[in-house]
Amino acid sequence: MFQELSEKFESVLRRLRGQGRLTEANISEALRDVRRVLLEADVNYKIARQFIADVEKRAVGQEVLKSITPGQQVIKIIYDELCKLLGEKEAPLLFSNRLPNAIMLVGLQGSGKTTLAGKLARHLRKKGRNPLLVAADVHRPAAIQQLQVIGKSLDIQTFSEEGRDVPAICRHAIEHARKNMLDTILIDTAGRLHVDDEMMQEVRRVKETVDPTEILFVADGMTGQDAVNTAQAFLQQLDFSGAVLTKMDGDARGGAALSIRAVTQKPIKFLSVGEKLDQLEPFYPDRMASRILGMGDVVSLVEKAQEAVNADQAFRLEKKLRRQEFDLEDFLEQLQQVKKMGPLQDILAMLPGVQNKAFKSMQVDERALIRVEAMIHSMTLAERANPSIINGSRRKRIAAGSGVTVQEINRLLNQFEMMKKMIKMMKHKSGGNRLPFGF
Ligand SMILES: Nc1nc2c(ncn2[C@@H]2O[C@H](COP(=O)(O)OP(=O)(O)OP(=O)(O)O)[C@@H](O)[C@H]2O)c(=O)[nH]1
Ligand SMILES: [Mg+2]
Repeated sequence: MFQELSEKFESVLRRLRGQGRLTEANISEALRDVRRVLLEADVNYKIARQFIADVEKRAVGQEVLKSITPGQQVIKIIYDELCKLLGEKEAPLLFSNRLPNAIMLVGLQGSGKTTLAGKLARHLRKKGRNPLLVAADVHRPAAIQQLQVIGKSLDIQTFSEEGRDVPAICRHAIEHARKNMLDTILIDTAGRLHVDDEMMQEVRRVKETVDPTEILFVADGMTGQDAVNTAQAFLQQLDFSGAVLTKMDGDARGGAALSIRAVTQKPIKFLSVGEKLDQLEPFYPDRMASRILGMGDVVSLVEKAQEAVNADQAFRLEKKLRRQEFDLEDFLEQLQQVKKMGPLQDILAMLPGVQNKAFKSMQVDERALIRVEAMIHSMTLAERANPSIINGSRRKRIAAGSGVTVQEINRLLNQFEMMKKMIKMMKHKSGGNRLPFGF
């Protein structure tokens, strides 16, 4: 996400950081570069101009010029202004006491509404709510079935009806939700190629019928400024309550994310980052700003790790580490947890400093993980518990069993020994404190 944008920012910021002394002239020059980076990312030009003016006003003040680390100060100002641009505070979904709450999803064709309906249903269930998916796209053939398939895969109910009277379908969905104690209905509306009257009328009628707690405008993040223009049209006609940017896993240049909030004054609530139903991230302006500036998103990473690491397992592991009983079986468990956190490339991208070119060219080989798993699976439990018994003939057997060479087995065992040593060292350094991610 935002890899290119972030790389460009990094090189501009690196130059700023390197300056021992800043003058008004070289601040202006750096800001011209920042402006160029924003425009190249397809940020709305008015927004870019205002952004630079705001940064400049603060950056050429006496405090910065006189400070010992002027470069850092300017970067901090850019970071602050970027947070402001992105909305400052996170904006969680709103709910009311009048059940069921209705959340409408609106947007152009193919922007990702139906997929998002599934993602939000899953997200809400995790938060303890009982969602109902409502198929309100009666125009595209197979749209209803698409939502039903998603519902089924999540084991979440989908409400649908024959006929084309969308407000009536929504009314019946509300009755159905009440009867079945479902507290949130997610209304998947039909998209059009362009903003047109018919679509707007239909969504306005749905709005009047269900009196939604949220109307989420779903924008394809890949479309840059187009998404922002569409957002404005929807805002005028419908007044939505928040935006969701989809397809942020692709090579979106970031322009939509950076402009939509400033143009519409409505918060971005989520980012959709893949086709799978668990690929949804709440939107945090501050974390996004640090990701864009190449400062990494350590908080999200830790949260992701916490979600994947079962607390019990982590505790057990920690005890083992303390007693230095960490064995290959535990190693395997750790590997599986890393895999649960998602593609390695995504995880790496959240680490500070990992946005740069050197890492970009570093291909993370997911298959290597699978090979290591296969090797450990080919070992007996005794071997996993005590790798020192793995002699030459055992190595040959394990290699044959997992379809790798003996050299690879050697490498794995060496790496494991090194890791054990490192863990020992980390333990000493951290004075027995909790180690990150259960290690
Ligand atoms: N890579 C990626 N693909 C996505 C994402 N969200 C949706 N898609 C894909 O985009 C395509 C369109 O998604 P839908 O959810 O059907 O879009 P829609 O807005 O409901 O489309 P209409 O009902 O035709 O208006 C599908 O192939 C999805 O798998 C995302 O965050 N990342
Ligand atoms: Mg759809």
